This record gives sequence, C-alpha cells and structure tokens, in this order.
Amino acid sequence: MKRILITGALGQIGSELTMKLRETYGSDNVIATDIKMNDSDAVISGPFEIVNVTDVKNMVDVAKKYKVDTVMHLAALLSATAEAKPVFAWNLNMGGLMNALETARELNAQFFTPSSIGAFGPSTPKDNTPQDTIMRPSTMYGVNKVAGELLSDYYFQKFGVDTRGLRFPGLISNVALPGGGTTDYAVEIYYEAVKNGKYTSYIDKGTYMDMMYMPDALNAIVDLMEADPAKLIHRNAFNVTAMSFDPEEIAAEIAKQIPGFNMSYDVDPVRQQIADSWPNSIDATAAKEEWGFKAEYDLAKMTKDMIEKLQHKL
Ligand code: AKB
Repeated sequence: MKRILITGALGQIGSELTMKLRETYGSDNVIATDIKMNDSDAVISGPFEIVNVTDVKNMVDVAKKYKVDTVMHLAALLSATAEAKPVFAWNLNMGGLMNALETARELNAQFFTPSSIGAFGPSTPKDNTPQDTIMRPSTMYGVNKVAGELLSDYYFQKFGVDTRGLRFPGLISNVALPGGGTTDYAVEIYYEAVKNGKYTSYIDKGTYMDMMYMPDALNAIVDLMEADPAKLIHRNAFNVTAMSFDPEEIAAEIAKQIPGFNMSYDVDPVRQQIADSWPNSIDATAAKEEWGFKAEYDLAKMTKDMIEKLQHKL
C-alpha cells in the first residue's frame, strides 16, 4: 500500500488523480496539497494541506507529518503562461521540482512528475517522434521539461530516488479545466460546443498535436508507478499518446454528435508558434514495451464520452 503526497492537487490532472488514487489506495493514504483551497472533491474527500512548492521546508514538513512513501509533483505553469512569464516559470517549475525531488530524497520516497510533448522542439523529428531523439525546445516550458527530465534522472542515478515520468500530450478532461496551455483548445471546444454550438479556435487548421483522454492518463500514471523497476530502461520520461488530430478533425467529430456545430478561427500567434514547434505525433513504443502502456480512448470514443458528461454537467 502506498502513502502519497500530491502537489498541485487542484489542477487539471491533480483533481482527478487525487480521486483515482484515493479509490485505489484508500482516502487517508493520499495527501492532496495545493497553494490554495476550495470545496472540490479533492479537498473534502481526504487529507488536504496547503503547500507552497517553492518552500522546501513546508513540503518536507507535510511529507513527514503523513509519513509518505511516494511524492507526485504536479504543480507547474503550462506552456503559454510560462512563455508570458518566463522568469517566474523558471523559478516555479524548476524550484518546485527541485524541492519535490529533495522531499522524495529525504523521505526515501518514490517520485513521479509529468514531462510533456513540449520537451521537444523545432529540430525534433516531427512525425512518430522517437523516445530518444533531439530535444532542443524553443519555449521556457520546454526548457523546464527537458531540464526536469535530466534532473529526475540525476536523482535516480546519484541518490537512488525511484523517479518516473511521462511525456504527456494535451490532456482532455471534463472535471477541472486546464489553464495556460497550448493544447487547451481541445478541451474548450467541447465546453463551447455543448454550451453554444460553436467555437473559435486559437490554433490553426492543419496543426496536429498529440492528445489523450484523462482516464487513460490516470491509468498510465498508476501503471508506471506500479511497474517492475527492473524492466524500466527510460524512467524520465516516457512518450505516451492516444491520438493526434488537428482542429478540423476534432470539429468534424463533434459535429457528428452536435449537428450544426460551427468552427471558426482567430489564431493566437504565440500559442500557434508553440504548437508549430511541437511534434505532430509521438511514438509510445518504449512505454508499451517497458511497462505495458495502452490507451482505450480514440477521438471518436473520447468525443462521445466528453459530450455526454458535459451535457449532464453544464
Ligand atoms: C500545454 O499545452 O502546455 C500542456 C502540455 C502539452 O504540456 N497541455
């Protein structure tokens, strides 16, 4: 049985991961933390603490209080926000990661943190991007993610911390909204389709990016953390993906469920440039071979589920 501390527990991944881990390992064994508090399920369904990830003492004290054996560090700025506030992003993303790794080292805990397709850059092969390839990102977020992968490897090699990570594509969910990402359009489009029957995309047609539905992302985290360490060659971090589409393809799929759905474009140059620097599609073979990664949702199955859930919720 694990005893897990999660940072960024009220974010897009954290809100759902907290609930999934509480179902799997028991409510009292999952300590949700964030910089703020609200009345969401992640706060009321088990232990919750305010933790500022830039304060290592704060994080270590909470980890010791609950005697955790696993740290899952999710608190970070996403790509578009990081591009707008690069110095703040460096301090939060790298400082927070360093503190979380130190917490794991001090408690001899297993460690997870997400990397991203943002770790790749313009000189990376764009199609079927390999696990091991050129990584020279052109965004602050990407620089943080590559450095984070290397730092996590360093903590494994130097201090024996059991660090593991995933290069997530855009994650699509219907519980908590993402904020400040480049792939967020693929979440917003569902909300706008259900509410108003139309959407104006800030990403241009023909721009392909990898995506994954949140249930597959949560399963991937649990499966990777449970994987036999002897079989892991890569650790930080594995390419994972479930689909790759452009705005036209997701719009066409939504139109099958919401007839008359209308898509227009008002391209945001900053986020478009970020998207253009990322792969069209990545290769998840290493994750499949080393720990059995699989995704159940393709674009059609995800779209059906998203629309059904949002029609109940909105
Ligand atoms: C973003 O768009 O910044 C994130 C990501 C792909 O890492 N969703």
